[in-house]
Amino acid sequence: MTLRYLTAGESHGPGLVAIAEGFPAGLAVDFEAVDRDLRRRQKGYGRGGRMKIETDQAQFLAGLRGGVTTGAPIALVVWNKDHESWKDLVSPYARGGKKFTQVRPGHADLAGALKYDLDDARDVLERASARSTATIVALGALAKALLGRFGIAVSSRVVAIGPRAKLADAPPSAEQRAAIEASDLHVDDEGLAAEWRALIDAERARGGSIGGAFDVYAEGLPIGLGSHVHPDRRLDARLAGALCGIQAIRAVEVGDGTQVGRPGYEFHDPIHYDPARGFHRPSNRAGGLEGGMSDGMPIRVRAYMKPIPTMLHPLDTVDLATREATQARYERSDVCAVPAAAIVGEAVVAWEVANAFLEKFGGDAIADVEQAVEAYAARIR
Ligand code: EPS
Repeated sequence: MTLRYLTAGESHGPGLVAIAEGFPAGLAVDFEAVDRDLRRRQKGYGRGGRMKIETDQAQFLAGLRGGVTTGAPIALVVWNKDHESWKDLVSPYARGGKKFTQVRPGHADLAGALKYDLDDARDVLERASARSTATIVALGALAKALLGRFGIAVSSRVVAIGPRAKLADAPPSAEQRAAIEASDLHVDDEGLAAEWRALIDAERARGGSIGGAFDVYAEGLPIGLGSHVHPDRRLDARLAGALCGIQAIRAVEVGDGTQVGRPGYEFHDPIHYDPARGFHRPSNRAGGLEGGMSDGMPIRVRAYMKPIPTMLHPLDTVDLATREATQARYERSDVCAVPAAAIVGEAVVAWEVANAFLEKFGGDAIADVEQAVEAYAARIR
């Protein structure tokens, strides 16, 4: 892998850290753009009380000088403001609070506690929490900085809260993007947003939760990122894996991938060529991905998020300590986090595309990457 990262951090611990390696030297990083994505991830109708406590910002510790990458590993931290209220409970230096033994169905609690021989599921849930996606979004913003340098843009749109809605499949126009950004449900359709708010309100009223789906788009890719030669080099597989790696994502669709009832004539995209545009397609049913590689059309991948399993009227479970039947413990949570997940989706898609981009064009310096990109563009014309 060309780009790689590690993150660490608990939801209510002191903070979340990330180290990334593989960015070429000479890339300018707009710190405000990183923090803007962190703010976008915190938004969304249906979030719980925690988002009123946090104002996420990335503090960079290494790998940049004066806002420009040096080629050295990049280190950053996002502090947890809420830690102040938890410092005697969750910290490398303190362990407190009542043990969390009424493990919650749908979460990592049970399998994590058994696997790691832990008698307090808090040791699992603190790390399993989607709080860690703050660092993923900061890393994604770095990937977006690289991609933006080469004219590749990543965006997203929520396409369902509860049942699937009918929305455009194409990447949003500039005007639609502005509407999406202004929307508390990350959608360019206020009528739909009003319906979705009502669904979220109804679930909140009964202590429940609701899931949904979002699309992520990446535009401006050259043909040929990824590869057909091995499963672990296929860009579609890597995108699907990265999206499924986000908490609560249960399914991923590439382009019109689930429309397998359509006959072949209506499933694929013909190939056209003209000297001005090069190879291109009149349709994009493949979602920009063919044979494990980018085909030059916008990438479109859809991720499905389950309803958050924490519910006020809890499901039946078994107490980890006594093995007796009980009810799952309730822990403060969100009712709906699909709009936030869409921003995380952008981050992981940006990361995978940036990685595939550097595999094809990589060099230690931005100037090397530029040369490789230009040479390839000239060759495939
Ligand atoms: C989460 C539970 C909630 C969410 C959290 C994810 O946190 P808390 O337990 O502190 O109320 O708000 O998401 C975030 C903190 C975040 O930054 O997205 C969970 O259990 O996954």
